[in-house]
Amino acid sequence: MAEVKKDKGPKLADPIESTIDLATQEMITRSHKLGVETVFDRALNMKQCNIGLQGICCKNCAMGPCRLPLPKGGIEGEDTRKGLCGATANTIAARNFIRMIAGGAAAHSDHGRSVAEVFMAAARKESDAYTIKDTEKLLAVAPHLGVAVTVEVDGETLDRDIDEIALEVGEKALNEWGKADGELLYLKRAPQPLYEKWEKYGVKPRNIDREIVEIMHRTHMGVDQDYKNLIKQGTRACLADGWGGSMLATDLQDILFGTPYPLQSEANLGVMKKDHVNIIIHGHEPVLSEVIVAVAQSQEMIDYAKSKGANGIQLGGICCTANEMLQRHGVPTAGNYLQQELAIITGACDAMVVDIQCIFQNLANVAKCFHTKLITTHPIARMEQENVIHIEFNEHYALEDATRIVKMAIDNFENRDADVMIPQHKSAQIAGFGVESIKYHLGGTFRGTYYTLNDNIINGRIRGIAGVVGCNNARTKHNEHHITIIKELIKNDVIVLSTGCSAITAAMHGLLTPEAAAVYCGPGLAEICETVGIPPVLHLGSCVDNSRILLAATEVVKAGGLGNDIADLPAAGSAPEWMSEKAISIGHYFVTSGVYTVFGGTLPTFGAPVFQDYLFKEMEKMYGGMWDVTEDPIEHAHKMIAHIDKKRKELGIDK
Ligand code: MSK
Repeated sequence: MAEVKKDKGPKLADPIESTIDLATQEMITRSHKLGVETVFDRALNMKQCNIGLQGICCKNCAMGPCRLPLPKGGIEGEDTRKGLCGATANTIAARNFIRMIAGGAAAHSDHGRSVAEVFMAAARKESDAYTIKDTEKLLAVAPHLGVAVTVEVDGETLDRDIDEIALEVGEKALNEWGKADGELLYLKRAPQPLYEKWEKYGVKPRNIDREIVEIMHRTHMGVDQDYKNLIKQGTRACLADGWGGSMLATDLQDILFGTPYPLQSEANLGVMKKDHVNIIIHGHEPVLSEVIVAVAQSQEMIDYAKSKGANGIQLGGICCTANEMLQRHGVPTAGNYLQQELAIITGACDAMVVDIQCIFQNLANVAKCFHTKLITTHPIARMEQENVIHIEFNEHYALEDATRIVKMAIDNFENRDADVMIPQHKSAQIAGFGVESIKYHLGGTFRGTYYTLNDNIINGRIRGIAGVVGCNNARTKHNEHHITIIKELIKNDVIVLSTGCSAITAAMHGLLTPEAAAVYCGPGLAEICETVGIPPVLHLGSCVDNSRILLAATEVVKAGGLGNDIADLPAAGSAPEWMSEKAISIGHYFVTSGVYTVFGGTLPTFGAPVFQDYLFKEMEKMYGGMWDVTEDPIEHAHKMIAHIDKKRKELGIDK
């Protein structure tokens, strides 16, 4: 990224070179005027280690770190690189890669576990703040966990009591993290041929925690030294994430808080309001923020805000807590991952409430320069800086906790400095899609009418399906690759399913409206979007909701006409600006569920070409999906389109 020229001190990021988003450009400029450093500046001043970047630095014991740089011009002849213990580049890269999977799977799955615990509190009626809201979803999910929804009495089939079902669903779900034998129950939701592949290659997860722990054991010094065997365990753990922890998180959240259906909202920093108390919620777990939304919308709190001179309370979200609040309540999205510091730099953020994951520690340093109360809420995610307030969330006292937080934000309104600058940029968005609503909007089924997804893929109006997901990365121009890739896909009649910060990015740039179809889509996709009134990019929620993409793909397979397995579909996955370990876990469960998946930028496999080849080529022979990577966003989109066309040809539906 280019820098702003100045005489001395750390370099400053050039706003126009840093992002394609106008609101972000304005706030970077303001940060420089106020002398507040952001991630965009730090990315200029902190050099990346090329060896670590390529995945070939081993720091798993104190004889190292052992660094195995790739010779200029690549490996000629035998690859003799090795660490002190003899570990090869392939072993080191595979160990590092699956440790990333362990980190990502642990994050998603621990999130799921927290939700399951709150679910149990609701099922036991131990909390005023939570009830089982979506009984229809409860009844749909129960059989997948082996919970009966009916009971036979004297030869008659009767509905079981909902409370009883909820309790048993909660118990069965919690058991998935640590059961002593068997396999994950949700694996059977996959198409049968995929399930058989997992069985054939011995990668069916036994329970969620065990697969993550086993990665830490196998990658300890002196244990597993075969990159194929290491990645096999990576596969088990990522499947425990996608078809386990993440899928359970999504299902239990839907049952507790309601299954999302499309609704209208807005996105970007311009959703903040100068004359309102602004509360920004940031992170991933919706269990506290659900209650904050309810409390902030109560008349009592609105009146209290007015008594302090504000015109109301404006909630806004960042990262995936934003997506959770958006998809169920229409709470507007204030920004994506790289905009978290900027929300405070507006000077109008009265409280930022954070839970877990993707939270910059530097938020505390930025908050120190303004009146913002920065509130951590989770026992596993605290900050060391003194200006951070910790209000630990307890599901049994959720209403009291949320009320305390909202009041604190309102009381802080009068401490605002006169220098407030909220960038006047925001876009309308339609969000809240899921398997249920995709089906509903496209003809009530996946196959058999003029509107259905399968029929329109078969007749070619829709060329294929792309899942475009994941983060921003300060090493890539903010938002540029997401938008370039998505626009290229929809221009070529590929419908996009999106989650996480990618979906936020699409919203900020106006791609989540039905009107975007006429402007950006090819004629086939435009016709469908205009006929049924959907955007060409469907927002499916947060990072754990990538499980919705797995289930949507499964429904498409089961509806017929497009092969027998996810790997047969004209579909591809993408993470244009990835940065987190969670992205690696998601990428690998996409691949091992049969999806060709392209990452933008770089992968920590470049330094171990044999291991990389295994991921990029051999995986396809086993699961039908494989990894790929490119720095060029147009090439990225066309790699996906070429794969979609290859699958259309194999299905005999190429035009
Ligand atoms: S929040 S993991 S930056 S998508 Fe889920 Fe965004 Fe990536 Fe965090």
